[in-house]
Amino acid sequence: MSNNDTLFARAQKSTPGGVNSPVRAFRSVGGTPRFITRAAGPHFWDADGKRYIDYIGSWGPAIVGHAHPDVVQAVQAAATNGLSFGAPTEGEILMAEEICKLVPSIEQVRLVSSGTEAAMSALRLARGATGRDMVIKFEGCYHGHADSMLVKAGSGLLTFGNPTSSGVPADFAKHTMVLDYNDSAQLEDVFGKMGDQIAAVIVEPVAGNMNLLRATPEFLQTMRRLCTAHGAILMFDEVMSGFRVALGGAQSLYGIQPDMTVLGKVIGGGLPVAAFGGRADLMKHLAPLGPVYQAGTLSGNPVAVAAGMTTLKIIQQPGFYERLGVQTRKLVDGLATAAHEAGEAFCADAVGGMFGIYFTATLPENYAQMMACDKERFNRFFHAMLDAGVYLAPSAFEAGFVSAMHDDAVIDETVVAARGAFARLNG
Ligand code: HOZ
Repeated sequence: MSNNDTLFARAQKSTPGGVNSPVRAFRSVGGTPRFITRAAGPHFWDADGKRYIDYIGSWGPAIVGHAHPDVVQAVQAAATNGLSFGAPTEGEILMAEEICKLVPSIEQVRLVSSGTEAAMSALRLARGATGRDMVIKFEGCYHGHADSMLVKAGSGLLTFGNPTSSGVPADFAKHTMVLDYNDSAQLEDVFGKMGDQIAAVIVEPVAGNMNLLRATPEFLQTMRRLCTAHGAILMFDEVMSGFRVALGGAQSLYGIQPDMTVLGKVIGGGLPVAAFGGRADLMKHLAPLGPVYQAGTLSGNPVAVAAGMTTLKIIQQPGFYERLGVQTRKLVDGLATAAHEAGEAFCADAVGGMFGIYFTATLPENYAQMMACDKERFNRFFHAMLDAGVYLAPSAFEAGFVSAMHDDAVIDETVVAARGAFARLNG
């Protein structure tokens, strides 16, 4: 029995499923999760001492590589001065100023501790500011696990959503309508019928929770126009894409200003920081200025803010995103070439430092096409890569992440591993 097996058996006695977040349990791909002991740059090591090239990067935050010396040093220095005060610090001001500078649609921002908390609070604010209850989301987009977001489409276009999780009352889900991603006509239709009831439209402009899926520019432009015309709030969930697909997030790539933005992952540099922000006239509805309540003991935690601020400084170094984009593109092109040489129906896409691989012949454009990808083939590929020391996301429907430390040698090693893995699929 490997150390990973032993730890997994033990973990399952004290923790449901043996993990603290479901996808880590490898249920989708099968097998034993790897228990990680340490990480550095583009690698991490498991409890058996095996080294992996890591393509999840803590699901996004590790954009500068694991245990970057500047980030570690900033964390150590901050910790020396105290771990948490429950009172304001100058570091929080600096971080808010930095976020507002880098994402100009954000005039004011509030720091919280997780993407779920940020999206949940932003939606409450949108409802409070508009006095409306209904929120539109899109199938396949994930906005954390707040009750009103664990919802799937109802049976017809104008029916409200149904809970996707046990424990979510239907009465909560009824305020969420779930539409199809990249379907502008459907959005037009719904706004035409009930635009004056819609508080907000929330969307991942580059989706990362149904694998990587790009919104079409036209879809986002339609959304912007409809929200403006009907007084609804356009909310971009950039927890994944923020500071990941570009320094200014997906909104800078598409040239569209949302009214509010939800952030997380990279802004914490590996520690728990998330944020929501946007137009100052909306943010003024938030307590203590306004009637929309939100609070948190660890919000703006000084150690987490130190990690986040240092990361935000590193990613502003000249050429950072150019290099990250080149390396990520090199990875997906190398994987696609290896797949095609093996006669595999496979394609791949990348935006900045985020990528998707798909076991299908053409790039998926919506949720249904994504779900039609060959999941079983992905699972076998995943395990062949894992055996070869490459850790991909343990699900066919999660995006992958590259860091600034994934240099040519690391990408080449990955592509060599992929050649072997594709050969195994056909063997
Ligand atoms: N929410 C992540 C998947 N999109 C998983 C987070 C984790 O397991 O750490």
